[in-house]
Amino acid sequence: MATTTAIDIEQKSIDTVRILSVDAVQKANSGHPGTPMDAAPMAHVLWTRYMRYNPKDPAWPNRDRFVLSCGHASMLQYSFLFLTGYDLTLDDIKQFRQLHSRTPGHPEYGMTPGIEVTTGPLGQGFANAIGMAIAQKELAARFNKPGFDIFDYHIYGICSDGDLMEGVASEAASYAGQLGLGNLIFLYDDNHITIEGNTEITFREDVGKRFEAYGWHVQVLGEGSGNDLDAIDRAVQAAKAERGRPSIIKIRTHIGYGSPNKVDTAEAHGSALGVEEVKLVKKFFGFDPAQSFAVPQEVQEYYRLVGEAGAQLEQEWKALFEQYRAKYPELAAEYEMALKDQLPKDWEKKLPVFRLSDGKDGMLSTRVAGGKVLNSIAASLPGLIGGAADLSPSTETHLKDYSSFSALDPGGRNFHFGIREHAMGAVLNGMALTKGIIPYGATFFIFSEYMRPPVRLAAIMKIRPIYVYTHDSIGLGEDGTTHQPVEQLISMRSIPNITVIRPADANETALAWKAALTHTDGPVALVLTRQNVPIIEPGKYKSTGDLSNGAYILSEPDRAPELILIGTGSEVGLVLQAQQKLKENGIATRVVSMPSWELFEKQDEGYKQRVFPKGIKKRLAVEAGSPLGWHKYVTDDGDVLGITRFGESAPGPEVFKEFGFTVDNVVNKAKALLGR
Ligand SMILES: Cc1ncc(C[n+]2csc(CCOP(=O)(O)OP(=O)(O)O)c2C)c(N)n1
Ligand SMILES: [Mg+2]
Repeated sequence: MATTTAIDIEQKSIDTVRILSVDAVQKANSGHPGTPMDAAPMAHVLWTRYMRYNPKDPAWPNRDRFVLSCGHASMLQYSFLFLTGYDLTLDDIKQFRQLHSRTPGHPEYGMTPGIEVTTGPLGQGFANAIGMAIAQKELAARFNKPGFDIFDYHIYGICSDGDLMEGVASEAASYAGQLGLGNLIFLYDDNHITIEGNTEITFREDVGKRFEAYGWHVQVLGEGSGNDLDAIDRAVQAAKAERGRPSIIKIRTHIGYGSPNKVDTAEAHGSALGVEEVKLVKKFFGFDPAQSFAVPQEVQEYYRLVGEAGAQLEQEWKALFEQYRAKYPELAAEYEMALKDQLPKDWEKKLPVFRLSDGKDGMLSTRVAGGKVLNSIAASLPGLIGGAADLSPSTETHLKDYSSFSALDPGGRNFHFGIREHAMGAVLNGMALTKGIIPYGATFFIFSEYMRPPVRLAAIMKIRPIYVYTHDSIGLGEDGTTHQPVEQLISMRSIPNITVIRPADANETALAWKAALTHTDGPVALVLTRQNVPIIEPGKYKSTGDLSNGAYILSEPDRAPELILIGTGSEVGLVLQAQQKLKENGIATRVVSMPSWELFEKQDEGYKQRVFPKGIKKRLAVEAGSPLGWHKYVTDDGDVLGITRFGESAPGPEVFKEFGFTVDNVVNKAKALLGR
């Protein structure tokens, strides 16, 4: 009879998760009850039989990662976190979706212990998991030694119909298949329901065949599998045994399972079931309809024991790591520094300083400069890995001394993301969530549009992928309107927590990389030119401050300035020329290089005042992009030379001229400001 009891307690535990979820949604009168009800058994199998985690140390490095890609089913995850003993209480569950609670509507990284990634925008979590799987392979290749599998964890996830309808999932799945990520296992909650009803109305493709075509290991479990622990268990077992391909297990479930009137309907998806229906659900599962948030003692104990077993796993790993430290002290130290977000000592000594002779006639594009910087520092930063969305020759982001990441070469540091910007952004997030990895991804600035959702999520999570966006303005020339960014700078700057840096020349580009690599609480976008710009040798001007200040006085006139010219990126060279011409006209002009609004905003008031004194209100900002937002810095007494329409197809210098980015026009605008 012992086995019957074991089965009973498992069933009761699963049903407790279902009812906790239903109660929390009912109390909040908001949320998604139906999916936790249908997916509780598959989650239970993962949490009790497969996943290695320690609730008392959610950041244990070799823990398995869990991603709930369908983040709307958050109560499923919160229930398991609470029941297995993470720092989450029943009161937290009762505060589901309330202000400042630790149980927000969708799982949020950094908010709730045990949440690995912020999910909610469908498809993102799925693609993030692929980044996590890549990161695990990288860490293993870098740190594991014979007898020391320091990193051998898996990435588990649950995804939904909506996740797999989204394009980003297709891009990411294609990439994961290409890379043969055998450490990745997704359970697909095949419940046939989305918000508008049955998936028949819009999604009749054979998902299993699709994933087979991507090169995945696919298992399709039929009717009844949603509640069949043994069937799910066998499938996960087989998925784990598959080492050369990512796995997906399609499990047929019924949304709102246990709700007599709402099962299999879209009504169970996104709103509270209703007081009466909740009672019927409790009856169905043999719970007391009069009680809410009931957690049977034996269920609590059962899950707690599972959680406690995880502590033991971590202890074993720690013991292994101690032996590893004794044998490989340098590698152990390297990893421990990475855990603290510290970079190897003296890495910045490898940053190049550019002289006029490094360019052609003293000119070098910031993209080429960026490539030189990257290749100079790569050897001293083993965690710096990345690539481009099929544009590495144009973005100059290839690491010349390193191979490409693949199934056969998991230590490769170059990534060929393919023409999949959206997946690249999401994969970078999964990589960035892994300590020890600093990922970068490159494309043309205009195609930042194709990866905006994961950029926003990186900013929300305050994680630190680095974006290398080249071909940053109309200056790119002949490719024309479709490729010329106009509104992208202000659009990117409008995202909270992001740092946008548009360096003026090769030397600012080196400092921009330095700023990016030392920035640990949010993504950084490096915005670089296609065309050559003058190299500004250090010491050429009497400068005050540098790129790390966001804005600084690059060139000061001989007497008190009457006017401030502000330039960013390629326009700094232009305003420097204008400064000279204005001097010939008897006008004393300060030139401020302003590569980053966000870095400037972090400076103290005193510094800001020194760069932009209240007494000098005549200011002209020059930037080849939308003028929106610049009035904060130029004040009502100033002006902006920007762009308010789409670009043109012509050689870059001609396009610049067409849009008024000439020395004469800058000088005329400056004079107009001064009334001369
Ligand atoms: C990118 C994105 N678009 C739209 C939504 C809004 N939304 C939330 S859940 C959902 C449908 C979910 O269907 P499914 O993924 O099958 O989840 P289930 O109803 O089965 O839980 C939609 C459209 C979203 N969260 N993300
Ligand atoms: Mg569904």
